Amino acid sequence: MSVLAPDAPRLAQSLQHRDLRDWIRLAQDLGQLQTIDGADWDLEIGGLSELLALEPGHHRCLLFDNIKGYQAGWRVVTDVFASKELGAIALGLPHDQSRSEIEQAWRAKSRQLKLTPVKEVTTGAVLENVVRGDDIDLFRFPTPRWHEADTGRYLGTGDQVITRDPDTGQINVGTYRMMIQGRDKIGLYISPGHHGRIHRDKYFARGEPMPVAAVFGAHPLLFAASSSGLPPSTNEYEWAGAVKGEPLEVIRGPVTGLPIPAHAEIVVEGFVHPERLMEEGPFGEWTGYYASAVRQEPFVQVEALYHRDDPIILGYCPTRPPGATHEVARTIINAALWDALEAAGVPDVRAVSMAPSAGRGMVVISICTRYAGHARQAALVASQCREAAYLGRYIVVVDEDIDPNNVDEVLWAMWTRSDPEESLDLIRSCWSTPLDPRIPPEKRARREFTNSRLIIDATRPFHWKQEFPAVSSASPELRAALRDKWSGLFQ
Ligand SMILES: Cc1cc2nc3c(=O)[nH]c(=O)nc-3n(C[C@H](O)[C@H](O)[C@H](O)COP(=O)(O)O)c2cc1C
Ligand SMILES: [Mn+2]
Repeated sequence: MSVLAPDAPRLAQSLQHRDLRDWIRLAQDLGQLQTIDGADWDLEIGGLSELLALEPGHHRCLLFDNIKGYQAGWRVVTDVFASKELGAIALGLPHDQSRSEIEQAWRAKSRQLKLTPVKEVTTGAVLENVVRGDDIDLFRFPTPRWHEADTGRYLGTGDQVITRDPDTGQINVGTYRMMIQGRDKIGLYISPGHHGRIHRDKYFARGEPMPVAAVFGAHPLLFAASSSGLPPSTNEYEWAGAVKGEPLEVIRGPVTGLPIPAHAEIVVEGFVHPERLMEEGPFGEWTGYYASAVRQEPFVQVEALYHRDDPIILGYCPTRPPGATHEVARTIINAALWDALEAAGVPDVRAVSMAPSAGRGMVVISICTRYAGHARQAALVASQCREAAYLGRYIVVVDEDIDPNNVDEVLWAMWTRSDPEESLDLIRSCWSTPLDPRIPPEKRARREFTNSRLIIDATRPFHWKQEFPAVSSASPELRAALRDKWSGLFQ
């Protein structure tokens, strides 16, 4: 079913949209915006974002206004990447094509990207309201409590946390959760290995506070950049500028000197001090669990707050399956995994998928096997390359006739082409995270956040591939011919 408005192609080609408000207008023009009036910040915004994202055929960006207890116009937007069309538009790609076509178009575009340095400007809409000192009150925003057992309200879910590497000066922009802990205090949870965490550890090792700026409501392209696992050397601002084809406009933050988007909705600046801790969590995470309990974590002491008139929070509510409302991350991560396999010299990859129903937990690679050992090589590279390594679990390799996005086909291949005694391999002590629900309590107590990987080779064994029983269901050619001749049966 198409819900696109007639002028959608024109809109999609245009990357003129530069802020969150332009994006909301664009979703509306596409017929993919739903405005919801009168929802409660307490559980209703989170619950509706989750439920509507999973309604078959819904795929709309949600804009909550007149939030209970808050003035009209102070809004929350969620599900910004709920459809493949919105995902494609964010990446500046034609949106009227299939997911795998979008992925191929992105692979081609991403190879040409030239990181585009930011353009520094002296003012922007984000400075419409400047609040400092005792006047700062983070509770003025209609921040949702997303899930029933969350104790706090997370202003930062689809946020951008900006930090600078104290050694190299490199800027990083990452999406890390931020729970309001006081009028001018906000938690910052960063998993080990993530770039903001590496920066923090470096500042703390010197006994210095880390300067931080955090954005709650930017153009969704920036959210895509900050949450899709770009390589450590990539400045996410410069990547977003490259995708957009023009530099992002930033203002130098008066308190920290960090670059902040000139057209953002809400920004805070402050410092994370070593040895100052507050209770953080729990938060219902992208894995679908409360994996880590309340813990003492460093937080941001907010020294300045900037916001637009009638500010809009960009929020993100985790879904099950994970990523149902993050079509961009799906495209970027799948394409990056494919590129990583090729860069490692694995030939004849036909398709890859972080299986949609399992998030990163099941990576499926379809290859045309050319030599003995080819399937293991693909699996081992995939298991450790940056794109798939974080909290991975199962790596399945299938033949070229299996669509990795079709879980039923993948399971059929596993059942019929693999043999548990011969086809499995286990790798221990790999990169995981405290958010992994399967890390046992005793390991958690030792802060040993690793897990194992299982490789499942579900390709036909290479040395007797030619003798493997032939597939009996209709061939792709016969299927196409039947669909064509009997098209009336397939409406
Ligand atoms: C909605 C959303 C919330 C996220 N929350 C966190 C978080 O709280 N902490 C964290 O370390 N990573 C979180 N992530 C994952 C990181 O944003 C992601 O891995 C990102 O690429 C990290 O950037 P970095 O590689 O520059 O550190 C989240 C991702 C998404 C999509
Ligand atoms: Mn980064």
